[in-house]
Amino acid sequence: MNELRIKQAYDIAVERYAELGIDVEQVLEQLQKVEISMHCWQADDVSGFEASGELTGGIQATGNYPGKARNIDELRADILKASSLIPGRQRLNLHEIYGDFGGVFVDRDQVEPKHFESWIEWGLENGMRLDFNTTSFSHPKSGDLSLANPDKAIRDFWIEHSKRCRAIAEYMGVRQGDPCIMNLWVHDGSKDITVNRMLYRELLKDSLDQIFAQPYDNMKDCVESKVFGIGLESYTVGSNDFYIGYGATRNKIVTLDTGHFHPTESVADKLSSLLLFVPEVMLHVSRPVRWDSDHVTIMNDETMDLCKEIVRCNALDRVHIGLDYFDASINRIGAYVIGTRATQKSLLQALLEPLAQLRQYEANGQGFERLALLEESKNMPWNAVWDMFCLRNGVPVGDGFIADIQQYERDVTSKRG
Ligand code: RNT
Ligand code: ZN
Repeated sequence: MNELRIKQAYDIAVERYAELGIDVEQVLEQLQKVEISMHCWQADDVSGFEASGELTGGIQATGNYPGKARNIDELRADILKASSLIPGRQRLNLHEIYGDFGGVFVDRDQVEPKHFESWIEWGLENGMRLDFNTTSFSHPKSGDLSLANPDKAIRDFWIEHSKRCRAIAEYMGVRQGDPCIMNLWVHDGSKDITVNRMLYRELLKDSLDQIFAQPYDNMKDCVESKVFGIGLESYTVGSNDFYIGYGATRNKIVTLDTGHFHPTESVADKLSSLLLFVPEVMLHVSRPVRWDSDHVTIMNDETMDLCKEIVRCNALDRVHIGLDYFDASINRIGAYVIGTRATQKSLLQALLEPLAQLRQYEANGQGFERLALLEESKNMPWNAVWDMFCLRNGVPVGDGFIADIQQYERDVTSKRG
């Protein structure tokens, strides 16, 4: 797109927003500071580099689009390619199974910071800070229950794994000079009716208390709930209620995955409640289609409502934004670019909302005026601001990234066996 045209459209947008009392330059500065944590697992359908077993734990990546990353070098190249087409700054969210194991099998209760040394170096070189995740799925000891397993040996195995992951996250945080956000999600649940709901939850609570006993300064713990997993439909040990209670009493960050609630539940609505009782919130922005299907995030009402709530709660510094989807049916680099840009576009619109005026109307009981302005803000020229954001960040404007991804597919991913 023609640069002059982008600038002209931007200037007009700046004027229009100024009429609503919004300083667009200031908004762009705010947006520039927001880091989106890209999930490493879209690049290879949550396979990792540990073994080539099947994906278990009630999650599924469906599709067989060619060109998935097969090793650490390919995965890194793909992430950097995607990142080069996304404005602003990204973090990289790693799962434990993506360690640099050098071709040797390292079991989950043996993992150490050294297995992430090359990732840390890579992150420092490429200006990408790292986040981290324990990995309870796709392992012979995963079964239906890990941290909530009545078998103490199995439970201890996963406790040890989780403790080690926290130590790795701490090490990452120290090395990158910025806290590493470590998420803990376990798949524990039951396919059929259980008559022991309390037992497993007691065990999970006890395991978590052991895992979190050691305090750290350079990593932050998050706990993630969900409704159900495939094959574990009747009961999830780590439900929403469980983790809200846990997070609120233990001062832990609660992770909200937008695919982990009942389909008509508003995840956006949860922020203002949670932020009153837990220190921070981590988001896994996803797109559930009928279930926790992990479709690519798009700029839909759900994503926009979520971003608006972050801004309306004035919580940009207390909400960590990460992505979590894995669509194996389309170009995977494209999936990263679409989802990350969609999240940023949603956030931009949230930052451009004429909140002061809207709140004034609300305080005055002017319901018609509030609704009218909410409607009119939808058609303000936010896209001209987005184009400028892309231009200033030196990334393709509009759909310009499609050609780049097609080129990378021709040159790189299509050649993978
Ligand atoms: C699963 C959770 C979890 C995973 C990743 C791979 O339902 O959303 O966050 O998607 O950890
Ligand atoms: Zn998630």
